[in-house]
Amino acid sequence: MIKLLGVPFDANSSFLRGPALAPQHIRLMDREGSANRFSEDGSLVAENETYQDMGDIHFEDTNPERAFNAIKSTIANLLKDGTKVLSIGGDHSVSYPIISAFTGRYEGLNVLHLDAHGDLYPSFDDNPYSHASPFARLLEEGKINSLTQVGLRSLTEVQRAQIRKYGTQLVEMKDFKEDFLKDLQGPLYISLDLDVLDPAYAPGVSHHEPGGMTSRQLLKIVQSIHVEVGGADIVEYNPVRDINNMTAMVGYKMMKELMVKMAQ
Ligand SMILES: [Mn+2]
Repeated sequence: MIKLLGVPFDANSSFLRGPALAPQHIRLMDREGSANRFSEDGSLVAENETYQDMGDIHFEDTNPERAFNAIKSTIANLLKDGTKVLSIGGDHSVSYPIISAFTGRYEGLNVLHLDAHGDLYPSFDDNPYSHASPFARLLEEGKINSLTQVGLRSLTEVQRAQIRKYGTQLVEMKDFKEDFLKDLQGPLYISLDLDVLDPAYAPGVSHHEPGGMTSRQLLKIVQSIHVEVGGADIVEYNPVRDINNMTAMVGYKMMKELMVKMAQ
């Protein structure tokens, strides 16, 4: 059974707080009765059938080093019995300790990063733990086999230099094609920043970056993946910016679709 984990941590956000509130809002979509519990391929995705809800990580304070240690050790513990973990909530900084734990479980882990942003800054606002830097940290560690970044539309020269330096795969939104799907390798980890979607489809994010993908394009990507998916996260959902839980519902739907893919 897949494990669901809430990661209510947003102290590394550079602009707005709010993603710490995400887990409870996404879980609410499962209970409020507006949507059913099926994925688009007809699979039931239900608590204690498909997944076990492990609750939220409890953070003593907002110290990033202590928080990252707590995240990494929690994920590593959950992965010990061979099950898969899907995390919801948090700013994107949490993906660094999460994926770092996954590299201890999966040899040659490949990462698919869906985002409007590169999150590749060596440091941002003098914060190396920033939500603008998780993939810089991962590439420096050299423990992932490949990084494929899709949907980006805000790259700066500093970030382009990082892409050249590490030789990552890049599918900018302005050039978007689905060809990258055939080159994905397993085992795959999927890090989904909901701001990869156009703000029209997901207003509940801290950074509104126009020109993004549609919900349908994102669903098609996830549904088309043909390699083993070992884990995933859904980050950067900011309930404070949401309208009528529209983005919470996107997060919930993506949670179901990702779980179905992880269960295959
Ligand atoms: Mn982003």
